[in-house]
Amino acid sequence: MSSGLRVSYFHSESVGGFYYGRGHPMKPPRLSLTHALVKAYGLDRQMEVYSLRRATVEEALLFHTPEYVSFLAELDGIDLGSPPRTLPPATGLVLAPRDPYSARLARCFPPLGLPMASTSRSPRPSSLSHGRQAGHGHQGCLTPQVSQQSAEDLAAAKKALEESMRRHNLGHDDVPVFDGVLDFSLLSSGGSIDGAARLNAGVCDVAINWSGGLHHAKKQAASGFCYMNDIVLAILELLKFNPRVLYIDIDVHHGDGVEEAFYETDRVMTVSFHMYGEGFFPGTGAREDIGEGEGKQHAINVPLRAGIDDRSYAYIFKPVIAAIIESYQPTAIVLQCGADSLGCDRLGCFNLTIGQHADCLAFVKSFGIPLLVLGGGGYTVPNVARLWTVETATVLDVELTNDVIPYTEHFDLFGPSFKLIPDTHAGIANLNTRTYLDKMKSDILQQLKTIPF
Ligand code: VJV
Ligand code: CA
Ligand code: ZN
Repeated sequence: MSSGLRVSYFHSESVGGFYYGRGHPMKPPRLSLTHALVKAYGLDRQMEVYSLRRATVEEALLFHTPEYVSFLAELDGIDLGSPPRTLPPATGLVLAPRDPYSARLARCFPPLGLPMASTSRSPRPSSLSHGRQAGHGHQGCLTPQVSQQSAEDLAAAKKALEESMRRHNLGHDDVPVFDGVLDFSLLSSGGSIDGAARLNAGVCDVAINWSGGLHHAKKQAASGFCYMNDIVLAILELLKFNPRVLYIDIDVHHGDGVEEAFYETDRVMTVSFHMYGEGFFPGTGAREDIGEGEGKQHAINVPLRAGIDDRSYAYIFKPVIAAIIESYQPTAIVLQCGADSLGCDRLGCFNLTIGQHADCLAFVKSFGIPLLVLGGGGYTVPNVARLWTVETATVLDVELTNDVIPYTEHFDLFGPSFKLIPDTHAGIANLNTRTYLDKMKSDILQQLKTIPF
């Protein structure tokens, strides 16, 4: 039987259809796998399941700059110049071409001298109006003079596009411009904002959005597979009704985008546990980074070394979180549950089991404070689905036995064990000594003592 907690859960099948490009470690289909497993265990019947709503552009602009959002829209072929306030409904599978950036560039800037079949309006009415079907519409028989002029125009436009891509950190390996990138980001953000709104309204105790947790996105730039910071937008929503919000991040990477957004306020305390050192992305999150101005002492960083196991993680996580909740007295908590802190993750270097990861969630939940639970990283796809299913059950207080998982259309991907909780023990040494963890714990408890509450 479940706990009687009221749980709101956000998912739409369309998020699983986005594609970052060939070989990219971020694989949105993990969200479809997760939902299929959640349903196969019957967990969907014990909570309220909502479709993801796209955040509106206005909502996105509460954190991101208009220039950045417009540029994302431009790349996605969406005209914000004559805007529907919300975008049309999600369309299911959205597949990117193999190399979307060059494909797009090729459409915008066809090789000189080769006329391009164009459906575009020409000339471009505004910087926002070109997109998938855009192009400068080479006309077949131009005089040499006009040709020269249009070559110069094209070169200038190409330079401007490249400059914008650089400014917004877009288009390289980590953050490719894939088809539907804005759509994907708005869906992820809409789920997190709506989860926050339901908590604000007091109509649920816990809200879950596994499509959220994209903690690296900055005000005007993409970073580390993240384009729009759904977490910041959700926290801004929570701040409408909550005097103090606690953000906890157990993704293996530092939650830099969220920390940066609230670095100078005492209304949000950010806490990130992450791998730090050896050039590990993003390279921020040193113990010494504690916030500034009004926010001084309200950023807490727990930089860890590779190979941390269950015992060491619980040893630092539980007392630190208990002390933070005791002293900060948050009225809402957001927990980013990145699955890349599990052992055997394709990108991570920690050694947590599914059981310990879920215990962190259970521990946070045990304080009985309104809780928004979000996804994040996670690059060994079947383990992401396993973890987030177990965590959905944890929220519902449903115990799942470690048997072969129920059949879903994705069953084959869960081999060779086909168990719910396989061995995720990675053969890497735990470089977090007891002395290191003790020093960190006492530093953090010291930091908490300096905060005037
Ligand atoms: O370490 C980095 C930056 C580089 C430049 C880009 N190359 C590909 C990798 C090194 C310095 N980026 C990290 C970003 C991690 C983002 C994590 C996001 C989250 O989990 O915290 C939240 C959702 C990184 N690590 C590994 C890769 N990038 C990586 C990117 C690829 C790739 C292989 C590895 C992109 C494309 C392809 N392969 C084909
Ligand atoms: Ca983290
Ligand atoms: Zn991560």
